Amino acid sequence: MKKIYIYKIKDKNVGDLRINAYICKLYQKKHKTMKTIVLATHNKHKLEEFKAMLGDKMTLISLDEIDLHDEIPETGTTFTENARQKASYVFDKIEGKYDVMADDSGLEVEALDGEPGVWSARYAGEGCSSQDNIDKLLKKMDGITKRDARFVTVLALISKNGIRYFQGEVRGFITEKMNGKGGFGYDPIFIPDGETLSFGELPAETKNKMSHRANAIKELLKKL
Ligand code: ITT
Repeated sequence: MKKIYIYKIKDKNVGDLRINAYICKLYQKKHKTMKTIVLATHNKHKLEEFKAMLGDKMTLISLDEIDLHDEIPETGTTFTENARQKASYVFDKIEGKYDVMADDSGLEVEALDGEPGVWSARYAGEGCSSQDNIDKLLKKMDGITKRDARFVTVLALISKNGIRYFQGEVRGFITEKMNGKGGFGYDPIFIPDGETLSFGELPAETKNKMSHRANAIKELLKKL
């Protein structure tokens, strides 16, 4: 979406052309001072969510935009290790030209001792779909009444000065069947605390204000 910035021009008695040039300069200045980072994800939904959450606070460059299509290694056993691995892989590839942010996220179900956790993306096996993961989880939870769960995100932000981590979570519970078609991953079976609808049914704006990813971004913006 094209963004329009409006600047106040005080005491300027100049012709149209010069005003346009002046506005252009201000626009460029604003964009130069805005932090630009590469987002190390191949997940288009995550990219959209980050863009919506950050608005004009940061400029995000996607991996497609820098033509990086490698499969990024993700072999850690914690969210932090995986987030670091993804961020530093891309940072090395682009030779530190930009700061890089990566997110590793997942769903932890209390009654299943934190499963699927770091294996959320591949819960039903390598190359499985979100539907396969949901089917496996609902089957495992058949008959379980205690359905508390949380989504967790660890963000890794790497720059020439080193790496920093920011964490966010959202608590809720797992439904017995799928609800809604919005969002991605496990969204249709997760109802956040305080809501009656799943992330698959709630508007994207609502999810983007309260999600694990939103809470991690709030931490990052507080500390940057
Ligand atoms: P990248 O590694 O390329 O960022 P990914 O989808 O593999 O993309 P993760 O390794 O962080 O991302 O895996 C997280 C999985 O957890 C993801 O595939 C979903 O199944 C689930 N997940 C994470 N965030 C979610 C969210 O906001 N809503 C629903 N499911 C989510």
